[in-house]
Amino acid sequence: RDERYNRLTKEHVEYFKSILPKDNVICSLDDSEETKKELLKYNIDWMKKYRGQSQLVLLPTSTDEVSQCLRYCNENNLAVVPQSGNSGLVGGSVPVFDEIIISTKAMNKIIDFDDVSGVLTCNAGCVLADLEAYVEERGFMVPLDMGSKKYCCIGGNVSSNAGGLRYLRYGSLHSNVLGLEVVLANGQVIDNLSKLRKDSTGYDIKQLFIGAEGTLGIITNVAISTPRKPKAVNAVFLSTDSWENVQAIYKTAKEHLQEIISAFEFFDEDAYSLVKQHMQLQVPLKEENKFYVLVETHGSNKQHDNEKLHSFLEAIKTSNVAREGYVSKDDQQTRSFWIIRESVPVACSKNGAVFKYDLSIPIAQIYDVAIYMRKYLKEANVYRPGDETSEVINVAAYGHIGDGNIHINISCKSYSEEIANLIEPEIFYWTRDHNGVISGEHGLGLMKGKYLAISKPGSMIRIMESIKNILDPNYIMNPYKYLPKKRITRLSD
Ligand code: FAD
Ligand code: 2HG
Ligand code: ZN
Repeated sequence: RDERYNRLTKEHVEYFKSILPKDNVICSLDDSEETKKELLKYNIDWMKKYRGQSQLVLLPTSTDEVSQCLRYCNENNLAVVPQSGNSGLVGGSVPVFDEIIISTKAMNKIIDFDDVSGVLTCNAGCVLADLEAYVEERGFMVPLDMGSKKYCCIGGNVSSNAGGLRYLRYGSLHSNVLGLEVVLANGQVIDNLSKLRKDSTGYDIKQLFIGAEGTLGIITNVAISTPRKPKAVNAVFLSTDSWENVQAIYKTAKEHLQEIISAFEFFDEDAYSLVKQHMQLQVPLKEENKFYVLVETHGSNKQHDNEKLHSFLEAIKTSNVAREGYVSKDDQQTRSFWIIRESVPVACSKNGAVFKYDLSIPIAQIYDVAIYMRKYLKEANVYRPGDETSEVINVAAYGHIGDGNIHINISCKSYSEEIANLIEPEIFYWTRDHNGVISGEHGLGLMKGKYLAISKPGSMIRIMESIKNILDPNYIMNPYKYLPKKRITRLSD
């Protein structure tokens, strides 16, 4: 713990109680077992890998309350962790020590929806699935979709620069977020809640907060562009026996489905074996295979899309690159295909512990990382498939192939430093040596901050540090993460 930060006192808590509604200050200084239990939900992450010991959670209900909380923390040297749905996978959303948690979950109102431009403006604490339901009723869709949608919030999505399942079609939050309102560490409110698609007037300051993981300020409101809900949706579930075939299917999909392709996802046999073992799902397959691919299209004309789909399937048949293939008959079946893919990260967590990697690598080499890690862990004698005493149980690979983003999930019975130190930084160096970066969409958090220099040159890190110094000179925002003092330096620097 960095002793420059003050420890929480009763006087601090009294101040927060004076500015926030009574139920929105959860504090365990009074030693009540019930509040300790309640606080645990905020102190521990989704993977149960990271656990802090915060004694205080604040749930402000307005931008002004966030501003008052931060101003006080800044003046009193109290470290802060912003939190939304707490579904982050890099240990960024929970405290490392006793930082105060400021959750935006009580700020969950939709402010405005413009059905001409499709711009949705809402509080940062709105749950992604709720936003999806809201715009869907009006004929639109949120451009971001992911397995955690029922609990993650838009402020957390923006702060982690989340990618998700339809990035291939709808693009990144750097392009879909049009405006943000942010409260800086000193309580100053930055009103950049623009609803304009184009703006060439000066530096685009809001971009700094997209992917800043709560290190520069707290996002309080978001304006996001939402596309029209597709009138025609098709999904195809394929299996195949080689990585070369997965790539061939991808090329064929891009060629034949071009403007209507909305997702191209894959998972391998190791990932599928965990889904089979832990999830009770109906899978439309006669035989098992090495790779599974989910292709989806979004369009506005069913007949046109069906014709394109037909030519895609014909090309797949002719080139004989798939072993089995199923086309969804209706929305319900499309959803059932997606559930299989979305349940992979959940299945990977069921053995007790899972080390998750989220790598962005050129598509041609992307699967080599899975092959390499299996070999590496076998040679280290910690991965012994078939042996019940093996420390590593499974090395699953899956992800967003269309975006060049792979997830490697290494399942173990329990978390151990030994396994962590064996995998890291090895997997990150392998990624760098194959022209990739150590995070495609989950971010740095506590897990990868110290490895940032593997993916970014010193010159860029120094600019990041300068920005941090300007916006949060007392370093109260999400300390120990993202840009920590101790870093593994890049070999070439
Ligand atoms: P949190 O976990 O609460 O916070 C994430 C980070 O943002 C933290 O550093 C936190 O301090 C900061 N933060 C939170 N709110 C604010 C705010 N208002 N202002 C400033 N900083 C803030 N991620 C993907 O990219 N793609 C996926 O497909 C995907 N699928 C997932 C599936 C599952 C089953 C799970 C468990 C996670 C998945 N994730 C995925 C990871 C995670 O859901 C995303 O990172 C999500 O965007 C986090 O949102 P959250 O509201 O839970 O944020
Ligand atoms: C996904 O693509 C998510 O399903 C989660 O990004 C990945 O848990 C993971 O490693
Ligand atoms: Zn993902």
